[in-house]
Amino acid sequence: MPEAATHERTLVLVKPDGVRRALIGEVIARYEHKGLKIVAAKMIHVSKETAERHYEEHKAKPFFPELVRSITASPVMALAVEGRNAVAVVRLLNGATKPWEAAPGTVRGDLALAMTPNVVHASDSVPTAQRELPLYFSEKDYVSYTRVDEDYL
Ligand code: 3AN
Repeated sequence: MPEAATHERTLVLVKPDGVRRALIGEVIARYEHKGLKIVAAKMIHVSKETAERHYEEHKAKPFFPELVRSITASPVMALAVEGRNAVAVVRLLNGATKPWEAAPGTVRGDLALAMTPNVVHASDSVPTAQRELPLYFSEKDYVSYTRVDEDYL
């Protein structure tokens, strides 16, 4: 978590398993209730090319083909989420990568048990968010508005 609060934008994907289990609302509500703002949202079927670019850091890993197969299996809900320390806060709300180690109260802690699929993806740093967001959104996709509770957040 950064020392001081910084306003950040991060990418979340409710993955195919999350969409097919009808968990989109459940996941989005957690970010909204925390005080984060949804500034773009899109239901899309991720192409193999986009999946391979998204997960390029894992290209050499044995689980890479399964990762690409899993994220392209059916539609995802892509979200751009904004707010104070949004990158770290979303990761905290999503829970540990290994869902069996994820704390109760987190998305993976409450809703997942397997490594893949595990309901959600979120960028792991600000530079990663800056690289991943354009894979799913163009500048015209982002909206600007004020939450009614913004003064308190
Ligand atoms: P996170 O999704 O928490 O950012 P990453 O970026 O380390 O975690 O991994 C991306 C995805 O790759 C994980 N969500 C999981 O589906 C898969 N993965 C990561 N490490 C492994 C592993 N050791 N074995 C199988 N799948 C893995």
